[in-house]
Amino acid sequence: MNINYNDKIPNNVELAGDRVLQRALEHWQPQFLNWWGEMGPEGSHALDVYLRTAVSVDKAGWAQFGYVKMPDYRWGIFLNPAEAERKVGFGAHRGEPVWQDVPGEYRANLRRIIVTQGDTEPASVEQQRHLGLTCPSMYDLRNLFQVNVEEGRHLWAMVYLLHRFFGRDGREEADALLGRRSGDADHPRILGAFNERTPDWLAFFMFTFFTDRDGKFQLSALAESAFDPLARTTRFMLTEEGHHMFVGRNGVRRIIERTADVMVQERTEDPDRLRALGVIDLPTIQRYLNFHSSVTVDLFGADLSSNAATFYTTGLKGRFREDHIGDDHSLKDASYPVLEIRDGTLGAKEAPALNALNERLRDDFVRDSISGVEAWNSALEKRGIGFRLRVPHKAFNRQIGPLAELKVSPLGQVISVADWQAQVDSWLPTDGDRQFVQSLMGRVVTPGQFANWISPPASGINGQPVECEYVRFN
Ligand code: BYC
Ligand code: FE
Ligand code: FE
Repeated sequence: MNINYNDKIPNNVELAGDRVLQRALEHWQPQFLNWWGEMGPEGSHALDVYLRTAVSVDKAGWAQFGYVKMPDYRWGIFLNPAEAERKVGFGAHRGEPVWQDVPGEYRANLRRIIVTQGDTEPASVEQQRHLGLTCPSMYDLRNLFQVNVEEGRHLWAMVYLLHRFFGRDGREEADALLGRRSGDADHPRILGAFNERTPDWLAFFMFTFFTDRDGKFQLSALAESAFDPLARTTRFMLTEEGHHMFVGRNGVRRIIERTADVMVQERTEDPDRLRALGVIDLPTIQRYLNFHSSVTVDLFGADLSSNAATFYTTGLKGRFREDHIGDDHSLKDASYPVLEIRDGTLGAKEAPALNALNERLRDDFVRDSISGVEAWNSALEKRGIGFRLRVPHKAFNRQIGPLAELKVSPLGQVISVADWQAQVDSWLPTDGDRQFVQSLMGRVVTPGQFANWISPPASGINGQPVECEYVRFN
């Protein structure tokens, strides 16, 4: 099989000049396309989709827009430009030059981080593969597909590192990334949230709001890595991640706006009445929010983690905006508050900061989520509606870490199992909620038309009108 690398795989890593890497990718690329054919968006392969494709890392013009069939999408490999004289910013190697290759002693840990990151990318495509069949508009269908192809490119970014720097085990890991399946009983994806279902568009928008935001924070921590190729590739991934979170933020906002408009028109807050009018009541939106927030908060790992301490001290993974933090960047003597239960309530206790790095990144994430949800609330406020959405307490509905042993309400009260069971249906989506939301999901693919439960966006993609035919069915 012959590939013209500069055409087929746009890249700035001189792929054409690296025979070993080419051979590895020649083996992997057809497997990737098979995986896309089998697990990529259902029924999408013949459609012409108005997509952006990353073609360089030039800030002013890194992407091209145009119609492509997704199996022909040019999944490229781009690293942000190298910074001359870049130095390690934290841990035991602080001040030393960054590494262009993998130090033998850190190989296993780096591989594990890269594999964990890489695993999430195809997982999300698998989770979202049926959504195209029930899209609320062509505009939204195109945004779903854009997110999907870019998650595919993020997989390429990690596979490049595995093939280029990890030899045979890297190739085996790259193959295994295409072997696991989201939600599969025998070969699940690595992290919990990536084995959940994304069955409807409210779930999709919440996923891109919360879970792609985990992407933002994890990628930002990896963007500090002393392993320079990892830092440079994750920095470029972050430019795409912005759009994924935009899809979630605006998608949920448009649902809220539509519901709020109907509430005002019909002068009702009654969820049953609103459901009968074909829009999603705010308490149901809150329950979806609670679910996606809590499964995403789990993605940060245990509150105290010796892995996290090792990753930091050895220079593999830093903190969010490491260079904006005014401390010693070694954290040997520092402490950080984590939650513990005392006299039946949650309180803070100081823990060694190095071990609490997962918790710190989780707190950064929660703060960012809260400010995003405030923007949704202002859409309610503007319409004179008193209801407010809230991000649940970080201890709510946990499955990972010591908090998993407790039952905690969305407001952070520790409660009994009986109280939890009595109230959980008002906190997390019930089967009935999911069935109702599912019942609204019919496919709308007439350009410029939108399902009844969601408002149109304020503007289209890349200067195109909202009613553009973003997906051509031919
Ligand atoms: N589910 O010591 P701990 C994205 C495991 S999202 C299942 O706290 P550590 C994207 C853990 O592996 C960004 N298992 O772990 C978004 C460990 O297992 P072992 C993804 C979990 O290593 C949307 C054990 O529990 N990137 O890009 O400190 C669409 C003890 O835990 C979970 C990354 O995550 C879980 N939630 O922290 C598309 C960055 N949490 O060793 C894409 C890379 C923990 O006992 N990954 N465990 O077998 C990491 O940095 C770390 O692996 C984690 C875990 C922060 C995830
Ligand atoms: Fe991604
Ligand atoms: Fe993403």
